[in-house]
Amino acid sequence: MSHIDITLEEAHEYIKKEIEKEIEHYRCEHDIFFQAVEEVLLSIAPLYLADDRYAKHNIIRRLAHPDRIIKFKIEWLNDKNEIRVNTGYRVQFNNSMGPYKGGLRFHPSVNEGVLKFLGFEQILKNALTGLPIGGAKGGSDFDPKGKSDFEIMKFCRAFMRELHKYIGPRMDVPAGDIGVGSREISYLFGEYKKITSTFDGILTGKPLFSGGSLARTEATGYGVVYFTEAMLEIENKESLKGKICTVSGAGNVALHTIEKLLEIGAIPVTCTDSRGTVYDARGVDIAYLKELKFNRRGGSLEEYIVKHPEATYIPASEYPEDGHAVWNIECYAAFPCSTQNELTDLDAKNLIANGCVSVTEGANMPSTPEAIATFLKNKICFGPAKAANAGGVAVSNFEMSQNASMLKWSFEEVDAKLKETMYDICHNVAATAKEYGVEGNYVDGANISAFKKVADVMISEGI
Ligand code: NDP
Ligand code: 2IT
Repeated sequence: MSHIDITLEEAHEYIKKEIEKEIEHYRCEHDIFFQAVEEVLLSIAPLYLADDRYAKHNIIRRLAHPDRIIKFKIEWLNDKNEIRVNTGYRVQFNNSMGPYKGGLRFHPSVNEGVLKFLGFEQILKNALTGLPIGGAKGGSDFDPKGKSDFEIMKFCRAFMRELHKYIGPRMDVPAGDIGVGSREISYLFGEYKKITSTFDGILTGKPLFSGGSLARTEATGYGVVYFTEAMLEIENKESLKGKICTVSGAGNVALHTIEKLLEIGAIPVTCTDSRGTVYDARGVDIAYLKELKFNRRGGSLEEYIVKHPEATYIPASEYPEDGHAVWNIECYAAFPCSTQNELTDLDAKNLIANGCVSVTEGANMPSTPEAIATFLKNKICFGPAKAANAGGVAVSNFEMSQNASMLKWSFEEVDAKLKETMYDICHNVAATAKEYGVEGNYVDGANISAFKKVADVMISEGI
């Protein structure tokens, strides 16, 4: 029998550390979920006053309670043949409007609370699209950073060995989110096919050769810009053409927001990742950014200034905790596109002081409640995430339609439908806000409109 050459105290130390890690696993962070629920429920008060059915049918409690939370263990082998353990989740929140639908997030910060917040937002976002999709979210605390392609494959395939039991083209259709792009979706799809011998549209965001839709990769970012143009038009503000824009993030949503801004003649001057911010006053070099962040996975934005010495790189560590460099730059419009609570009240005040007139959320819940209150008080055009970033899931629905009909739509066809969907969402949200006496408030307009759609189905179906 082999033994490890350490003292009893060292063994105790090791065991204690392992137990501590396990406790961390189970310590759920529900604050973020209640932040999302509170924002929505407080803003639908005008609807509660107008119609007593919502209280009578106990809709608030019923909507804030997920249908089910599936939690599972993922065991996989790293490249050194060491066994690794992660936790996987699928929060199937509400299928009133259609099959459960929503992305998968792979990030060390993932826990039940984060996925409940994202699943709850997804119900309402999906309802706003006017398409037949319910709300869900899933993922794992797995950290893709620093993992080899082979390790990503082994993890994804182990994840699907559990997840496949709970999904189906008419039941639950996951997609990507932070840390999950078309490479991960492809590995997940491969395992599903191997286990079930079926080629079903059980995931969206698939590569084209596996039944993916053209324009799905671009959809969220492009949709964010279409939504902003519609909002500025409704609010009689100047369009984005020729205007300085600031964008955070350097992933799928941020890069395609930047790409569309450049295409319509705006000047996006920033991008960020978890380590720092790039500021390039001439407009960021999107081709190089894509090369750095998409093709060479894990590349750092620090490299950007090696190619573009006239640009500036500001490490995240150089900025105070409650503020971010990217939101302290003069701009006409701002686009937070990285993660939740990335834009604080101090950031909101800095943006306003620097002349910003419009903020559109590409990420899910990137602005803190205090920041949103500051934007609304100062009459900033504010496009909330559940309306503004719905383009991704809308095109996911188009992918499901193509899969079900065994047809392929052209890029132009999908893009045109995406643009129409974003304009429709924006006009519907603006009209709802007006109808309920909060004209110009897109937060309340989106929450009321979405809540009403889902709640009315729940009431009509009974319990
Ligand atoms: P990606 O994984 O492609 O990119 C995420 C980006 O955000 C990276 O630049 C990453 O930096 C940065 N980031 C992530 N977490 C943090 C953090 N804790 N602190 C600082 N920076 C962070 O994800 P997506 O672009 O797909 O997603 C971005 C946001 O958009 C998320 O909120 C997601 O929920 C939302 N969203 C995504 C949709 C989609 O279709 N993909 C649809 C609708 C919303 P680094 O590279 O250093 O990790
Ligand atoms: O937050 C989101 O809307 C997504 N991550 C996309 C979900 C989807 O099913 O396409």
